Amino acid sequence: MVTLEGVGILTVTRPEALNALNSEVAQQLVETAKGLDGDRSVRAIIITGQGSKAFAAGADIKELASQNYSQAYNGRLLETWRGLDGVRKPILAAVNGFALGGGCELVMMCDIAIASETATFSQPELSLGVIPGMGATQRLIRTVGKAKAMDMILTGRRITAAEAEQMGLISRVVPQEQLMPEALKISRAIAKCSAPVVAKAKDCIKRGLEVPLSEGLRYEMREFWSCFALQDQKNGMAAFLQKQNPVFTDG
Ligand code: CO8
Repeated sequence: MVTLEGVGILTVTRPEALNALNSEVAQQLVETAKGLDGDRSVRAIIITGQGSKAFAAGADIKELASQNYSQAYNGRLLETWRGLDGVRKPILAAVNGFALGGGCELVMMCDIAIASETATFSQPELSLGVIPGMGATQRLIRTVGKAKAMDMILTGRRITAAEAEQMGLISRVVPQEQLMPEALKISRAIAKCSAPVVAKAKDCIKRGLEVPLSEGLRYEMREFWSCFALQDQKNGMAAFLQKQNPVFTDG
């Protein structure tokens, strides 16, 4: 993990296994992300994979292969990943290559996802005799709709970065060499805003995925009103009126 101008960069580094996500990686990545969430000097988090071939080629099949039901159930197999859900700060996936199975699911756990032109995405779990276990059956349908979710999960078809952008799985595609500069540019733009306001926006959007529209709108209204309790609302609006750049204090 490195931090750069208020941005924490987490790099999955298992090149020998195309950055496959084993339990050690899961533990480290989730714990580090939680640590960064509590670090006031860090304002956004980027997750990427080492090299230009793989973001993450899925959960580690070598680790999963010998598991039985009792071990999976009692050991809460893959449940560690749910820890990312509690992170308030924005998490950006910079997808640098294969994002397969759990790799694609990790992309969907992030708040913003951008990819290099050569990145590819798929949910090949059915070919391994299992269903997705890190959220794809739930998050894909909410992200790209039923038709594409069924297509990806039931066929395991690999899709390109361009198609992933078109279907709304990711928001931007850039040349490989522009991936980290673009990810940092986005993160720095977020880092300039008030941290509690950024967290409120993220929270409202995520809430919208879970509740009916009327409840989501009420939730947003309350959170919007609550912004007026922050000094940062005063700072932001005063700066606009004085034609100056805002300085936020996270208060
Ligand atoms: N797990 C473990 N090792 C892997 C993985 C993986 N997911 N992917 C690649 N590797 C390893 C290979 O075994 C190989 O190691 P070795 O040299 O020791 O044989 C090394 O990485 C390099 O891989 P390849 O030689 O295969 O590289 P290629 O360029 O030929 O192929 C591919 C690249 C196409 C990405 C290929 O490696 C591949 O198909 N990988 C597997 C992709 C996959 O199926 N991912 C999904 C995994 S399952 C999952 O993520 C969710 C499981 C949910 C289960 C829920 C249970 C409760």
